[in-house]
Amino acid sequence: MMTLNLFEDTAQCQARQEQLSPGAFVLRGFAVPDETAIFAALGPILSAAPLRHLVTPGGFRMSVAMTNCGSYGWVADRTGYRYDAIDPKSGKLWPSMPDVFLKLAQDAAATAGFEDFKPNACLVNRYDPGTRLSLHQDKNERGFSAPIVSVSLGIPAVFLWGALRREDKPVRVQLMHGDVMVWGGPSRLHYHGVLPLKEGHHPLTGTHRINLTFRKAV
Ligand code: MD3
Ligand code: FE
Repeated sequence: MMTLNLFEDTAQCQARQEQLSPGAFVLRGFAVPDETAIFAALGPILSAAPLRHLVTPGGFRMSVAMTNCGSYGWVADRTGYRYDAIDPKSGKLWPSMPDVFLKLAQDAAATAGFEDFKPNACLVNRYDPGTRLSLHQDKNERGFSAPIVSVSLGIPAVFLWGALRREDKPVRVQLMHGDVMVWGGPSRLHYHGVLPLKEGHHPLTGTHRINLTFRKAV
């Protein structure tokens, strides 16, 4: 009986891990066991470093509301995009990265085959209905050998998974509460984005989607 249960667990677990392309993995529901601890840790971060709509160097207000925790935070202003140890809004260091965030990111990376992931930046993105993120590459990090780990929370979104060229038609991937993705190796510089968020409700986030992305910024 025990053997049978173990076999079923393994089979189910494998069905919940998908590879989008070499180095890009979706771990379905991977963050669900930590959801309570994640939201408990998020509250103080949002109090110390409130979500805000950044203005791009081109002068466009981003529809995603953002903040950061960890040693570095991703910021945009009229001078460009960069990682900065200081929150420009408060003039203080970003809130530190909670243990539950760090452990989750490291666990997910290791599950996808990236051992020793040491993220020092966590970007927090909040999507309201209608919020989108146009196709882009993440290339403000100092190197691309470390993977990026992303955690989706709250109402579902359609993620666009592109290629190395912006012109190549992206694949659509539905991301649900608790889904974790890992991007490394050959997929690290692929274009990606998020379609405008549909209305919805989730008990932990209300009408929002929250996305955490863990990076080795520097
Ligand atoms: C693929 N965020 O913050 S997470 C971003 O859902 C960003 O908020 C989206 O793209 C979001 O930069 C997508 C998935 C993701 C994050 C980083 C990646 C996919 C990635 C880096 C390289 C390739
Ligand atoms: Fe991105």
